[in-house]
Amino acid sequence: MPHALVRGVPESFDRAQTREDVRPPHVTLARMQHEVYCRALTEAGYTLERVAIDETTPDCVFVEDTAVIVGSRGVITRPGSPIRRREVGPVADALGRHFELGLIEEPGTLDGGDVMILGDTVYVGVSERTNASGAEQLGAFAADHGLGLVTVPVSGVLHLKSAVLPIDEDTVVITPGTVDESIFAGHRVLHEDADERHRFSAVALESGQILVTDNAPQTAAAVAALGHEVTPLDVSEIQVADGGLTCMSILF
Ligand code: CIR
Repeated sequence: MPHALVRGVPESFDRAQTREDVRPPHVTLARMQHEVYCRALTEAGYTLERVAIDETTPDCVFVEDTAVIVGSRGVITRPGSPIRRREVGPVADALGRHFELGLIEEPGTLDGGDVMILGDTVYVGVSERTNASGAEQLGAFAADHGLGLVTVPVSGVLHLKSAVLPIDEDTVVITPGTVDESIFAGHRVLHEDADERHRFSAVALESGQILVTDNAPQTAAAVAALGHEVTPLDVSEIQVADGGLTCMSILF
């Protein structure tokens, strides 16, 4: 049975970090949206593992950034935002029950939102949060598992997965102008609809179902046209805090 590691929305979520000067997210609504997301994972067959909320880390719901599963190893990250580094301990404890752990060490920084595995390649964004050392350290773990590493400079967005979203083994959705698209020339590339810029997010589940953000219907329709079953979810308050659908879980 597939597992989904999740962490709830703290009361302090209205102090989550944001790239732009936007309104704070609404905590109660964010909690409801997070529960709908968790229910969708359960209904798709995932066993949920809930890590306890830490009120001192307003961004702890974004559990994806704290660890990356590479083959049989759980790689615990060193988040690029110093105040998020306290989030990793409880996630490491939970993943340590399933995986041999590895660590990204200083001077490396790495956020899981910058990591995308497609086939036998690990793509890692070099971004506001992930540096070259972090990418290189992840590359060594990838090589241990026979996976290659491709670094992707990311601009104008927080993470690689704010720019490029994996849909299936062949397909990615790219937000134009955020990455060098030639890096993904071997894949089918869909573009985020211009009217939905920075709104589309998606997470592909083991069941074949793809959860998508409900405020990017044209882009979602292009994904559905490939034959995928898409399920729209409202995650407005998660998006206010620069999150999307991949960031709220670690799937394994
Ligand atoms: C942050 O700035 O770190 C959070 N407010 C958002 C993190 C989103 N993470 C992700 O999409 N993987």
